[in-house]
Amino acid sequence: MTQTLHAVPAGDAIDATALKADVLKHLTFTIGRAPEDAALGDWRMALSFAVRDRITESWLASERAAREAGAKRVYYLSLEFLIGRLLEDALVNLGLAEAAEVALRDLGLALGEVVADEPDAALGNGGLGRLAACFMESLATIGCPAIGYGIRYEHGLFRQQFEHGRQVELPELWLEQQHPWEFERPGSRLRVGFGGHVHQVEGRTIWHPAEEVEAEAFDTPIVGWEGQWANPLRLWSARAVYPFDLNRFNHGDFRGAAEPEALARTISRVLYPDDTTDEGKALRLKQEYFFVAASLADILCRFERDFDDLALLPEKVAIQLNDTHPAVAGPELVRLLHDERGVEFSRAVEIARGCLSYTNHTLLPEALESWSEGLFGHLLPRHLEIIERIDAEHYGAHPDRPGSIFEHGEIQMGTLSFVMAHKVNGVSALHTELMKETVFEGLHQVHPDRIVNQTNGVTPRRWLKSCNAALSDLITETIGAGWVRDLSQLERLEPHLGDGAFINRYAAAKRANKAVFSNWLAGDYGLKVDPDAMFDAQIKRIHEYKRQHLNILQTIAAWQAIHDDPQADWTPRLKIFGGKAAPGYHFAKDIIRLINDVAARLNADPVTSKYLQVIFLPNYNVSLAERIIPASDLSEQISTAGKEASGTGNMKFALNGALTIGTLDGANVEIREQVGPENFFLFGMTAAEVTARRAVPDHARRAIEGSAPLARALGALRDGTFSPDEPGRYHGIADNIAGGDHFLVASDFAAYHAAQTDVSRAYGDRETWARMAARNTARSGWFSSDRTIRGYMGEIWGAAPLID
Ligand code: 7GP
Repeated sequence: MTQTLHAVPAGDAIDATALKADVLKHLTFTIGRAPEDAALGDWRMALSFAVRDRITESWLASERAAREAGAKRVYYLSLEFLIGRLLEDALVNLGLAEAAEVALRDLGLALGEVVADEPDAALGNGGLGRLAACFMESLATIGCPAIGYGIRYEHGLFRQQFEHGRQVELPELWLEQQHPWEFERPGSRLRVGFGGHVHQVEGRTIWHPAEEVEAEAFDTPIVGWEGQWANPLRLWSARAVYPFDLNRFNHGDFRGAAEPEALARTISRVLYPDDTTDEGKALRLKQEYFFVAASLADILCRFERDFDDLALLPEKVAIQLNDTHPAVAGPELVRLLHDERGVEFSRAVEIARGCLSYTNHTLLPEALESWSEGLFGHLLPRHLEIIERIDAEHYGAHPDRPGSIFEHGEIQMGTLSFVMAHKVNGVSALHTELMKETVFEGLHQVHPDRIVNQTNGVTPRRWLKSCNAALSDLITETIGAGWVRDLSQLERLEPHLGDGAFINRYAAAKRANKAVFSNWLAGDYGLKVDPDAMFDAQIKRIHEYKRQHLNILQTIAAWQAIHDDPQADWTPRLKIFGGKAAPGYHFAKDIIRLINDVAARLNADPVTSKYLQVIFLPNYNVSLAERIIPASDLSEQISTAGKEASGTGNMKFALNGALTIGTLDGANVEIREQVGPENFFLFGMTAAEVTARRAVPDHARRAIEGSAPLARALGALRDGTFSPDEPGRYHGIADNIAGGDHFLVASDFAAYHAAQTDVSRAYGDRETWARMAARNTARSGWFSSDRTIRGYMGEIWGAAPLID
């Protein structure tokens, strides 16, 4: 033991000893297990509790400091928080990773195995939810007093399996084991009502809900870098007000007796697995109101504990709406101020607007939320009245009519959010400009100062420091450790990029990550790959606009080309795919099946498989991303221009030294500006060209006529090359591309194919490639979510950090 401790710095040795004692204490007294009987999961729990103790100290001190400073609080309302695993992140942020390794080794355990035992908390679908998780970490790192509010879903995003190449959805069971990070708050339960009627008493409006449920809070503290600050993520769980009907039970109606509880719990049972469309309408609206009502009641309660003047709200409270899912916060806050606290209506709207701001995450028309007045009024009768009055007053002030909240017989939640927010932001420069020109054109004219841009970012603690130890150690040795808190310091790598020795070490770090990844692939998937092949990854939700079908079509074309001339000097590539399709999105599911069918055929091809292999890794999630990104050479960001609001995976890849092949879409534009056009493989039409091209009749046919490789690849979809047992299986995809081709796969194919040829050629010169990759890392400092959060704090929230 002494020897092991001498291997690490003295501070870590002290930490390791204390941590080990705490792990044993929690194993005994919290878990109730003797060391000799403890399973891996018990040890993980014990370590998590020991770590949580340390976070909790920081959290309570942070809360005290914020209270004493009378600081402005930020409340981030989001239906999704895709936080993934928390243990490793917490250890890294507390500076306890080495100590934990030593402590566990002493106990006969490997930290890596303990950390990997934690289930991913998948309380989100994709980018929007992961952004919220990165924001929570950055808020804590910066020391901004904040609370994240959301729903504690019993089942997060479904688990994806492949059966004969097809996606099958299974329920996700992250809460099957105890979740060690959260504090249950049975003492702070709040009532949330639905339905019923509204009436007037002595000039005051009173809402009598027909139904009520209780919201119970669960707090998970999120700690920032170096443990200086922590904020809670407060997730609400639904339960019945009277959970058990004893009367019915005593009459032998056991099922009926349990019904109230089962019904109430439905609200927080599942995360909706739709990235971009709305289903399960009524329940979804209930979820939205449920978490908004509980959160606003909580926010006002906190405010009123410290202040007695409601006029101070905008000065002390900033509420961010993460897309329109929490949009009912506008009318709810007005209701709380006007109906329940007697603030005059227009003044209540003004105060609410002073607190609220809204982030838009997509321009896809099918993803813009709207609710039928009938359904909305049935569940939230008072809110419907309030929205009508807000709409009327907004019109009154702007008679040139920028667009009503009520359009096409539906309540437009984007318009409502815009009208009720003092700032509305897009998530990349391009997206923000497109917002002004498209969805919010009319509103932007009336409120030209309301729309601002806050380009997304990612936390460098998770997405470099902890997921890529090889690279982050090299960076720290080269420029010191300051980059972890201030990612702009990565630019200090710049002078080293001309140094061959540094570039060799940079390349060696990537090569080491690829070797680890290859071993894992061989072990878990039985796929043998050459770690010197180019690792080319597209990992994200499966969607036509993200164009995984463009990628696989080009892969087919490359395969056909290799067959034509197997002796040529081909650059070996491994194509990596990962991502889930919404269960009802059949076209996306067909794309998944196609990729799996192509993978089966290509990987078994004795002629080509040494040059080209394909793998679709099932059940893509945060932890899988942490594995894939550090090992990748090429990042596929190939959406139809104008469709991807920002992207954040694109930033993680660039930071970890993968070069991008991409369109001028979302934050790709800014990545290319930052890393330099010579370190980025650009192809395809711009957003404006896309719009023009769509208007050309027969655009797809023309594109196919102009590209022999495209015609041939489509031919392979039609003749059953990849589905000999069912030759017609991919006719739908081929017809779509050759027909309407809304996402312009055919029109961008030739440019993409050519860019891929450039990529292969460039990879042939390893030293130049490594230098380009290193330049991507050195110039990715802008994409830290710390920078993004500082932007929100300064330009939207008016909040200040409480640590230096
Ligand atoms: C995503 C966008 O598609 C992505 O481009 C962006 O990086 C991310 O948000 C974070 O801003 N949108 C969603 O995940 C989503 O669910 C529907 O949008 C509201």
